Amino acid sequence: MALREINFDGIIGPSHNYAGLSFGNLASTRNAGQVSQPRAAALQGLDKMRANLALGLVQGVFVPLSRPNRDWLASLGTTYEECEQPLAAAAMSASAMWAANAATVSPAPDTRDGRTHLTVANLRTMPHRSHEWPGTLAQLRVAFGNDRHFAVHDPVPPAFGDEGAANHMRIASNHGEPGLELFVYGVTGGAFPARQHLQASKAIARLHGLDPERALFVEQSEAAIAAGAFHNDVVAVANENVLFAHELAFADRSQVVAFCEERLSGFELVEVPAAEVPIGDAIASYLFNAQLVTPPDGEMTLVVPSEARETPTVWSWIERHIAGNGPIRRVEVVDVRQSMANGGGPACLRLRVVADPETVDPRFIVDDAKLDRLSEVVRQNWPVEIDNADLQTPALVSDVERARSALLEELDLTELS
Ligand code: SUG
Repeated sequence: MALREINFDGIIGPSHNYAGLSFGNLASTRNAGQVSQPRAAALQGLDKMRANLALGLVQGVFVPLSRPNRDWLASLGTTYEECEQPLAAAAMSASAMWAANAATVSPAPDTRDGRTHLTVANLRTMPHRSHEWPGTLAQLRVAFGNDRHFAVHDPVPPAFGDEGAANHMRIASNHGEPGLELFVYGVTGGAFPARQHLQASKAIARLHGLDPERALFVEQSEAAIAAGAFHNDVVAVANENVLFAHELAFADRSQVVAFCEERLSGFELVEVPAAEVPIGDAIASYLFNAQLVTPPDGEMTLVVPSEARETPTVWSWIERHIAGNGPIRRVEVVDVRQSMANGGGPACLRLRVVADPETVDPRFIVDDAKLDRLSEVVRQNWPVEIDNADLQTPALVSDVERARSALLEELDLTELS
């Protein structure tokens, strides 16, 4: 069985808009009320997937969820036509595009029963994200329905906030070997909420059947959350034996280094000092919200958003590092500006699953030809612009609903309607 890293990107939904719903996510707050461009946003996302394919990576997709979420509004005793703000914006949010928050994934080599385990995230901290999980779970159960290879779990109870893979990192000498799993949780974020609870992370590690000796629970630094790192993947990312992190990412960095060094020979920390890249620049540019990947040519590659090239401290660090002897040998720049304006970079847009691609429902795996067909569906159906003041107009609602249906038809996934 050939285990590969598969990146499942959330296709950016037709209701993508800027409603300023995520307190503690600086980009979301800054861009509240801007006019969004859902069509351009989705095409940017599809181009990022093409760039992954060009590197030789296996690429998957998740489909946007049904928006407005009429079931959620019904459970609140209202309808989209009647409800007030902030319910309307929350019900219409395209936030499921950030697939790194869909679930936490433990690959088969790490788990007791030798299956890949996925726990859908409850996302309970932000109201607009708290109603994603039923739609996401339905989709995970189809994509990873082969129960000889996968176990898909319900969310942990909402008493404990869980935001999925954005707060989880796996370090392994290569994808197919047993790895170390690092779960990053927040205790306090100064003025901003800590969105990942320690008890949620511990529950997931137990449910996934991880070896307690190979799982570590790491506190995110208060300074990082307070500076706008609402998820760990805004200040750290791991791939194979490499952990790439900002100096201020963790409350106790030495605990992380000691744990990994003791258990994994060849572990490498690539740490960016605050003196070279201030944490504010790291967060504004999303240097760490990069995809850190190993393509088949073996050259470890950092896929950064264009904002990283436009931030002088960050680009100068990248150029010096790539020219040196570090493990990251190549950098690719992608344009995901529409998502970035809501605080979602290249890493937020994808969920990594280490698995044999043959065991995944093939409707969720894409090649260039399928991406071309999806781009055509987007060009024909996605709204060009959304002004927040128009979120409840009947014409927009029917455009959004029709656009999603056209996509499900194209992917032969109408069972997710
Ligand atoms: O949860 N933004 C998302 C961004 C998620 C990024 N994901 C990772 N870091 N993995 C969030 O804060 C903005 C929605 C709005 O304001 O309309 C939003 O939900």
